[in-house]
Amino acid sequence: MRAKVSLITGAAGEVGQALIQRLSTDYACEQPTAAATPRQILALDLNPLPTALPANVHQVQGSILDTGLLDRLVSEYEIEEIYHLAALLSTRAEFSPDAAHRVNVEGTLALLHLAAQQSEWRNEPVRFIFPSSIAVFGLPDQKTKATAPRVREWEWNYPTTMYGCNKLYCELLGVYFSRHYRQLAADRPTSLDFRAVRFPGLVSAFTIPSGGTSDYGPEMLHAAAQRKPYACFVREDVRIPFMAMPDAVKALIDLARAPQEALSRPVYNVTSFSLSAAEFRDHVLRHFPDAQIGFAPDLKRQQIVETWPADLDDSTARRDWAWHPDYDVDRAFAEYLVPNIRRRYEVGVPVPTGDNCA
Ligand code: AKB
Repeated sequence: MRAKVSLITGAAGEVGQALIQRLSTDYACEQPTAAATPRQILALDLNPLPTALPANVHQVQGSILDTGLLDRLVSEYEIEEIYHLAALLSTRAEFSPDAAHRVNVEGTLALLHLAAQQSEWRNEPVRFIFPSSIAVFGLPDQKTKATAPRVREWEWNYPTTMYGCNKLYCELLGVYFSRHYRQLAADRPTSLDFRAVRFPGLVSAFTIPSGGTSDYGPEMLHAAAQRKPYACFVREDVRIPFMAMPDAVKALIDLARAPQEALSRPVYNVTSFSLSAAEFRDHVLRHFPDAQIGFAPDLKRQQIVETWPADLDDSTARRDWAWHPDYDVDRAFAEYLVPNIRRRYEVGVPVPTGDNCA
């Protein structure tokens, strides 16, 4: 008998590490007796996971593009749900567009095929949870950005980056696989259960992102905690939405657990708070008054964030599956980010870097 597992791709990245932690803790709390079997997690990543793993996590080092590896995984495990987090982020994808397309699109396609095949074997749809991004939006100019601050899911779907194009297309692929793929031939109502959230810039106290364009927020904060000077790569007035990592993980899990009949759409905006880069700096300065934060905008990265919305309208997620962030900006800084970051640097535990997933 194959063991039943939740597959997490990009497991060593920022969101992956936080998700594994939360899923393991949740299951430990939900199943407190020694006899109970905790949910088994299959953690797939190119890189090894940096921390000691709970007993229910099985680490597999390898690529989502390795079809031989994916075949081996389905022969050994019954995959019940997939959190597909692996991706190359927006700035990195601009430098390596072909690699980004391979990982972000071909990798997602391979996993959608795997999920469809597993659904067929199980005779029950595999849940496929996909983190999309504000990068799917592309506002044409600053005047439009200023006058269309809270963007709905279907507005301004004109991405200007390879990463944004990849994410938008993969949302559509997910919908295609869940609603149309082989339906005529197989006479089934659905082949898999695809659900996506569009994340704003994510900020973690425990990991530093790499390769993203919203990275200036977390970079500012981690630099301040280490007493290092920081030059922000976008202009002070640039405004985008952000979210603390625990809320990002909560959004993924809450969406995964929402009853299918409650969902009115496959792709949802989720957000917490919007800040200009100057306001982000001011929050950092409130907690680290000696921080040296300057601005040295990089034209390409500046142009990318200019096309992203200043804020998102996430009212549909709030209505359909009771989404709400636990951390507004003040609570995020005062209760999650600053105390944890201080503790980590003060006790000298190195903060691992990890690719963001959104
Ligand atoms: C990135 O900057 O690429 C990501 C994102 C906003 O999707 N953090």
